[in-house]
Amino acid sequence: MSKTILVTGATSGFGRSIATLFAQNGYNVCITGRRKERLDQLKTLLENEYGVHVTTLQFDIRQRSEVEQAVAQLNQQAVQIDILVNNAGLAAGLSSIEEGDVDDWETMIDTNIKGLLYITRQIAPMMKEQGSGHIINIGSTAGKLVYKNGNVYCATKFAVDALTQSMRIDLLPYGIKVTAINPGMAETEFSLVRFRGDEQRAKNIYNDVQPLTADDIAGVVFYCATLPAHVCVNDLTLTCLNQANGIYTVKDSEKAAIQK
Ligand code: NDP
Ligand code: 8X3
Repeated sequence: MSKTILVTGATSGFGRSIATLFAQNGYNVCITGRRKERLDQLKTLLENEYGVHVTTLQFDIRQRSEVEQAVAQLNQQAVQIDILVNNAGLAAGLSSIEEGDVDDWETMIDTNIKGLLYITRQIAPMMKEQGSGHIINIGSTAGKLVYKNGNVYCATKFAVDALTQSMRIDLLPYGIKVTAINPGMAETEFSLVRFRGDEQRAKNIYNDVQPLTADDIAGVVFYCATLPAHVCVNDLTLTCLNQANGIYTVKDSEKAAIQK
């Protein structure tokens, strides 16, 4: 029987690539996000291309009741989730702490921490009942080292790191794997969202470097999810070759100058 993966935040970036790669490999997928047209388009594409079953769940992950109602729909349809990828998330703004926008802080905390908790609280009992499952949390290099003006975004990703470690301990007796994948800079809609649609500012982040792509992240998620049953990657950090970590980046032009 085909396995089913639930990917939060599948309307863009990593989530869309992860859903696509698993569908290509015969998994049924359950995709979530707020943008319904994008969910519907991806469902049609994946079902037509790969002949898998795609369930769409449109909800705002910050709204606990919406998350609960969406998972209730899965229960009614007796959909069993084998893999949960907690991917939905965002950065909003990049400001020094005394100038930060409190609404932005709340958006990041509500999405990246509370949203992840709401959906995990609904899916983990299903996995416990099944006696198997895999929860893959998308953290960040920002959850390993803080950077200037990253304050609240970094804090949310440090929280994802702590929650990953903690839920792995809690779920160990039930045969549920828990993995954190921590990417460095990757070109998606992430910076466009962070800088409120300022395309030039978003583009500048990736100028003169070759960032990770969403497909790179999907490949790593797929690797972790398809290891032998007794093997669990606990924590995996990946960066492009311009980055050593979240605070040390070398542009291609700087590399060329250093190599001279
Ligand atoms: P994108 O902006 O391309 O995708 C973000 C996804 O999250 C979208 O599908 C969006 O769906 C969803 N999302 C955001 N807010 C909500 C919400 N309130 N309710 C439901 N879904 C929501 O960014 P990425 O693919 O780059 O980011 C994915 C994850 O990876 C995030 O957790 C991010 O922090 C993390 N990350 C990103 C890195 C990067 O450099 N790109 C590096 C390291 C980690 P919709 O808008 O339709 O609701
Ligand atoms: C996203 C990567 O470096 O913008 O988590 O924080 S970074």
